[in-house]
Amino acid sequence: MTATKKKLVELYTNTLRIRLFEERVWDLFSQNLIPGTVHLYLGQEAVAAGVAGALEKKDWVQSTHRGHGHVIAKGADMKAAMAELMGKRTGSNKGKGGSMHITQFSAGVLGATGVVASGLPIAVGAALSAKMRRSGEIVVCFFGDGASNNGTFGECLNMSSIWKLPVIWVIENNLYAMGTPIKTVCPTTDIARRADGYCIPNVVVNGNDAVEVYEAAAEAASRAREGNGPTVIECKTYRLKGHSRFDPGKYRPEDEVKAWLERDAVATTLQAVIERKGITKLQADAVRVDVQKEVDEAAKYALESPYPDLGETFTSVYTEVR
Ligand SMILES: Cc1ncc(C[n+]2csc(CCOP(=O)(O)OP(=O)(O)O)c2C)c(N)n1
Ligand SMILES: [Mg+2]
Repeated sequence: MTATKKKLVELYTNTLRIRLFEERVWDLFSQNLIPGTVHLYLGQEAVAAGVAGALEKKDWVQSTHRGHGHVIAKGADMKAAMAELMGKRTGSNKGKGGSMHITQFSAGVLGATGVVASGLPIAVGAALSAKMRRSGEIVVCFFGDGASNNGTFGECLNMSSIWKLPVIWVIENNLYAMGTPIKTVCPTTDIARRADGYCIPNVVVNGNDAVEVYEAAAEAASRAREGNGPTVIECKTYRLKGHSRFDPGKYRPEDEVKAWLERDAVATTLQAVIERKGITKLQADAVRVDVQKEVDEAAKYALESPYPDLGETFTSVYTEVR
């Protein structure tokens, strides 16, 4: 599916929005303004931007422990996302979710989770629900190369295939699960090939090019919406930093890091958008100014927001059963 000019601008803008958001999170974390830890999406921005570009507002996204980018790409409010990371009352989860449980249900985010591969069964349930309700909604489940070695991967791909569920399985293959290189734990370089065993159409794309990701996601979205079941999209990408904010990532060979820096997601996506005449260099500069302003305002809003009161400790933690 070819991207329109408007879509091309959106793909670049969202890739950059995630990049500048995450760079600010890095800074704020360094100043001790964000508690716990954060698993930054730096380097993988084009995956979320490309996939979300193929979705509608009513569709759903299931995220991971590396979820900031997924939430922002799906259209969540950036101010509420930033406030959530700081544990503020104005956060999307009233400051009680933080980085690893950042969610904006109203934007179509089912949730983020610190339990690796636990999002896959949730996506199966959501897709089954969408199908039974004939809602026309589709579900995207993001997960990493490491998660693809968990048992839920096989179980969930199998169920989604036999039930022809409207789900897109997006593998973000950033080559590492914490410090474990994928090549030491997986016998194939293309994880997507495993989908053949479940009779699921699958494709491998450059995860650092939001346009390429979008084209694959748009095809998968049509397949799901037409009742033809799931697709597996493997996005080859690389995280720019260590696993979490506490990991300097020293286990990665210098030449490998250098090679991936040359394929940087923001630069690659911009190049792809310029080549398709979606944007000029000058327009791209203007986009950067706007995005920088949006991130500045989100950080200001979050910094100035209050923390929850002690009396709110147990509110909004469980939902009420009627
Ligand atoms: C069930 C489970 N096992 C182990 C962990 C510890 N852990 C946290 S992130 C992670 C690596 C996940 O790798 P991958 O799925 O490739 O995602 P990435 O961090 O590369 O985005 C591990 C093993 C966990 N959180 N949950
Ligand atoms: Mg990984």
